[in-house]
Amino acid sequence: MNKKTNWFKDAIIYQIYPRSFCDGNNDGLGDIPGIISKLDYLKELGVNCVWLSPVYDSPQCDNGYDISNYRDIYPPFGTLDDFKKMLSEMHKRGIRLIMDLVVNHTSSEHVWFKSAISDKNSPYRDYYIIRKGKKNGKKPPNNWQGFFGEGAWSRIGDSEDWYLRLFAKGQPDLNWENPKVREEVKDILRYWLDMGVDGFRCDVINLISKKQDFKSRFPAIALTGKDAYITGPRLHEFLHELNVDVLSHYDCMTVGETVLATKKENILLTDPKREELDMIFNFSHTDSDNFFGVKYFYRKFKLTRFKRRLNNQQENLKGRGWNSLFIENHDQRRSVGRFGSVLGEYETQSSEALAASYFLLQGTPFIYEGQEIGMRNAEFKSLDEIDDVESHNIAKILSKFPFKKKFMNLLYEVSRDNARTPMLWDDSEYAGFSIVKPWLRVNPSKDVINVKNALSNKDSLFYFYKKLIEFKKNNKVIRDGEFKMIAINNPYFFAYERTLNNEKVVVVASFSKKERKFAYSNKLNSNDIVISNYENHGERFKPFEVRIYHIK
Ligand code: ISL
Repeated sequence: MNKKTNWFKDAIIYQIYPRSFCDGNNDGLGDIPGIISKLDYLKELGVNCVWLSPVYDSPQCDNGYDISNYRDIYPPFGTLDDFKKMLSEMHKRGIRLIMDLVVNHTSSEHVWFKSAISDKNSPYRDYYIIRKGKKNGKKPPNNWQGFFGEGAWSRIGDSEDWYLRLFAKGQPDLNWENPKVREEVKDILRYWLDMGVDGFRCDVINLISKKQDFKSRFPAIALTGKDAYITGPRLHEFLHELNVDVLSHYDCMTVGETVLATKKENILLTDPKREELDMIFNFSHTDSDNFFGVKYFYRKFKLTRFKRRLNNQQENLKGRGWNSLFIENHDQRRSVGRFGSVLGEYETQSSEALAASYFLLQGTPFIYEGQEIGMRNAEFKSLDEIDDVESHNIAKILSKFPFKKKFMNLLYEVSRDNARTPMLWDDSEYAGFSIVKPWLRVNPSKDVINVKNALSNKDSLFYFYKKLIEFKKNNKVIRDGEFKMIAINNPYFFAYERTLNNEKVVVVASFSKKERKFAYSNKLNSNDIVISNYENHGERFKPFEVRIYHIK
């Protein structure tokens, strides 16, 4: 019998990046005891689920997205006992836990991979995608490109053979064609689910099936070969198999990170009847300020494009699948000063306008650590301040280009490490994250932007998020109501309705520094406003004013 209920539809999920959240043992790196010490803070915010980025044992070439042991914890983060304690402390507080499941690839330090490359007859050889290179093994088997700016193959020593790795060299892709690999993955799922974990965020899950031709693609442009490895031919079959054999036996949920998936694929992946995933992350709106989904191809932000993309996501899954709602994660730069919000004057109000714009759409909202206090980008000034493997790979490529300086400045602005600086708990030297120098620099804004200040100011962004969370929890119209975008071509306002029978919620957020009228709101009664970031509501909206009307 299928044991899955739909609790994910009521979830409000907070993402923790363990390295950067709280350092419990003062070694400069966040850890599980640190997380435990902050659970009351999450309870105060009101979230009821945590997505934990990887804490498994790992050599950390990509901060844990390279797993060397799926059944243990990276020692600097703590022990399995610490993990179990964290899980039970979360459950005591009504907070569920979803783990990051990274099974498109393992670490090159995983015993499977070590055996696979050291012995051609190893039973683990076929766990990976290993092919003979061209030109007597001196050149890669084809011209595919990976996600971190490099070719997708690495040579095994000085042999003729190469292994596929769509990310860093230390992240060999698993061969999902091999049924033994799929059984291993199922066992890993069961291991954590039996321990009481509530579900998984499935890393780059739409890359697990690859077209088996392994031929070069022409013309060779960004992400060459992507037609072979993005939403490959057996993806749906593999996901269905995991669901039927494991997931459906537990009351758990899944959210898939699906990179560059099409509208049609997104429907197939989330259609409950097909039993694949509960939801997916669609990046079309976070990519609205770049070309081709590549953040280095920067494009000026336009509110109307952002609205259209979110509207497309909502319309696409209407009555068919479930959306995930987010504006930040550990791979994205911070949303402050992005997506129409501004730094400096009106910083808080504009972050509130952005928060209201995404949080009450149809779907399950996510908050990334620090987003709720308006943490800003890191303002990196040199590559030495950056740790991320992706940024370093790109920097290597950029060093060969003219205009290097201009490109490097862009790299500092979009580097994933902008989201990974230590959480700002207070204004002490290391921001209450640690008492020793952290692994990544502390954001210089810590004197003003920190949790302590946020909690002591009733008008802070934190309390605005808290209100949105409370409102969503208490009103089924936000979960079940029909979505409709209002005035989609208006360049200054983000507005939408959610309707359930005779009940209606209308969200109107101004994205203008000037006072402006919004014709639609003339029809509404200001007595129905339940959440706002200003006290008095005139005919004109004040800069970045939000009004949420609840009409019953
Ligand atoms: O961050 C990106 C580009 O800057 C994305 O292309 C990202 O690599 C992609 O969304 C996949 O991300 C996930 O898998 C990666 C890991 O590095 C990311 O942190 C993770 O979110 C490989 O496991």
